[in-house]
Amino acid sequence: MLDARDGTTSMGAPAASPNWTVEAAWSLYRLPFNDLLFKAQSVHRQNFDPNRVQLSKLLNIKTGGCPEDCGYCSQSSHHSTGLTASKLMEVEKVVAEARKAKDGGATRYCMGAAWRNPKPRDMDAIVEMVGQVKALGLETCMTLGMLDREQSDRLSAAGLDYYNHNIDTSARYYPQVTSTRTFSDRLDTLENVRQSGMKVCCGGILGMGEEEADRVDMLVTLANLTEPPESVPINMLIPIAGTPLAEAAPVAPIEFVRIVALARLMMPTSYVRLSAGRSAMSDEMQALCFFAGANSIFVGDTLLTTANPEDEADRKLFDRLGLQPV
Ligand code: SAM
Ligand code: DTB
Ligand code: SF4
Repeated sequence: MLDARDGTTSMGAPAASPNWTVEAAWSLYRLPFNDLLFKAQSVHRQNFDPNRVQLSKLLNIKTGGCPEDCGYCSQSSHHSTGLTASKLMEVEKVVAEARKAKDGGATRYCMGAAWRNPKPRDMDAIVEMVGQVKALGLETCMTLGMLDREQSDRLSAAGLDYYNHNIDTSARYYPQVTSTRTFSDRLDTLENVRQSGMKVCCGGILGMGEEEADRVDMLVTLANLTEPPESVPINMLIPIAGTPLAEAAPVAPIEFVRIVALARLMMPTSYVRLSAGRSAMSDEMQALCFFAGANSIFVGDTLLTTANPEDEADRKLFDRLGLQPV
């Protein structure tokens, strides 16, 4: 039986494709912390092995010089962050890096470019990268900015498994963060990716000065997409000197864990990725996130332009928590 209050069944399991209301999401978010985590862990166990975590590796295939003005980003040409812009990396170099990532235990390889959108002249090299990385036996993911339908069709035909395109925050707060595109531009690309048959990786950033309500609203938008994203990255802002958000107040760890738990409850079969910001988290905070239902991380000592925990630190953390890679 559906419990209208929180969008779950009387057995505690989420209803199939619930149409989430903000009120239902809030009533879960505001539960006593222990109740929220118990619920999230219970739903997690119904859908996943609770002791396995998927490992993804990121590579910045085109650094900096981006025309967009995202307030959090080191790679925007609107901010003076001291980053040196580069051209698109050569295919051979990308494939060599992917091979190393595979040897290191990653199962998904995510290639990112600091673009508003790919230019027609870039598409051949991008398609080649997808084919060669996939041939190594890795799942492929790209994040290249906005895509039109022709581009998403082409990437899908090349064998791209996932496309990452974050909504980052609520529709209400989005204009405070980026002014060079709109929230609905983001949704349009997500729709193109879906229509082309690729899996969607879409989440956001906490700690950009948004309110708790914006974080909950962001999850409501994600969970109510025609199909929820298969992968939901939850990033904690890495403050970058020279960006408008350099001095943003850090997110309270308990609030961060609550959002991870809510993502797990609202999108029970999606991978929830504990993404950027792990270097600034204690082992205990990461452990709480895994308990709340996070089951994917980025491995390797760099994300796109910032530091991530060293492999050795992650190995020790996994050992202490009894976690295994997927
Ligand atoms: N240009 C493409 C785009 O914006 O979709 C792809 C790259 S962009 C860097 C990918 C995502 O990284 C952003 O949507 C944001 O969620 C995340 N990100 C970027 N800078 C970050 C930061 N300083 N802290 C946390 N997450 C960040
Ligand atoms: C996502 O949600 N987080 C990743 C990935 N998708 C592309 C990016 C994190 C970037 C962190 C800041 C940096 O290294 O520049
Ligand atoms: Fe460009 Fe993406 Fe950074 Fe925005 S987040 S400035 S689109 S690289």
